[in-house]
Amino acid sequence: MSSRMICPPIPSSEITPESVYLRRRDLMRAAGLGMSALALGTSLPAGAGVARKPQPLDFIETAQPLSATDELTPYEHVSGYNNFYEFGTDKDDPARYAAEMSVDPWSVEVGGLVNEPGILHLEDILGRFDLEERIYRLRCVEAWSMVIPWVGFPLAELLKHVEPQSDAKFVEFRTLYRPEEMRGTRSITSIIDWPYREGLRMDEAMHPLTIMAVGLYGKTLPEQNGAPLRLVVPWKYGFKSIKSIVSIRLVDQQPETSWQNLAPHEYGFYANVNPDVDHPRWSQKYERRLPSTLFNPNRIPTRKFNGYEEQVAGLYRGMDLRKFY
Ligand SMILES: Nc1nc2c(c(=O)[nH]1)N[C@H]1C(S)=C(S)[C@@H](COP(=O)(O)O)O[C@H]1N2
Ligand SMILES: [Mo]
Repeated sequence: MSSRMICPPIPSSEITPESVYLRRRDLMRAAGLGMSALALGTSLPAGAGVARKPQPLDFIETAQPLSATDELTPYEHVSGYNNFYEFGTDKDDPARYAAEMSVDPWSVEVGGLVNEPGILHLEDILGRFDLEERIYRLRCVEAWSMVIPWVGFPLAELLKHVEPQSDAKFVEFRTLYRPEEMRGTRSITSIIDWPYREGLRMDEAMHPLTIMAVGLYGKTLPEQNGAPLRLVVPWKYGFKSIKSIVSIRLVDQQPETSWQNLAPHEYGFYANVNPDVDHPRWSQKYERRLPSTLFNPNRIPTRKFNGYEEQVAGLYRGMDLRKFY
């Protein structure tokens, strides 16, 4: 098991060779991927659409101060073992079918209690929120866990850009809902009330560890990981990190979320990683760090707030974390 300390910048010698350093125009090209990229795609297992190859992103490889030093999870596990129920409930369904979702063009509606509501096009987002020196190596955990080198920017920057009003207390996020491209939403076994919805309290949303990710391993996000734009909230269970976002609204009431609607006693609004509070159907004391096999499950103890206690515990001071799970 590797060290799980959070340390200041990682020397560039440690940065994965998969990461690449490229100029801004390459980013813009990546953002504007069209039919040509589709034509270049490799084919997927039977029945699947055509995968676009993740494109290089323009950013400088400097790890952020909050980056983890744990060993990174290999790309094939990050992109091959996913939850994205819009494409099915098996862990390999997203890798098979998420490329059926078209992510170009893409825009995000930002509204609610803000002074500057509007529709942000992906190209504008990528151009405005500088990706220089923006690589975040973060742990994410559920029953399994990974360490992923995300490329992105703090959500706080996007929110400041639209000028939240003082009565904005929460942020509500929604995923694209396009049944013709999302076979999981058409399935009779589909259990979620689409579109997938998540929420954060305003102070959580403004925390520097709350990231809007646009890439991983130096390239645009694979569809199965939530292309082209997803949330990453590393101290919370995986389901809070909503994928393929099309709407961000600032509101004054705690928003409903898809998992809470489904099973309120199992999935709380806060969903902070907490080994002391079991899920009603399983213990949350341990996680399987991928890669994990039958003979080498790589089971490790889960840490409070997923190891980000020092950074985020202050957000919950005075709150009963068993009640607000
Ligand atoms: N839109 C959407 N976002 C989603 C999900 C989903 O089903 N739909 N699953 C969540 C869950 S349960 C997890 S564990 C993480 C998985 O992210 P990853 O596949 O990038 O590891 O995505 C979260 N975001
Ligand atoms: Mo999850």
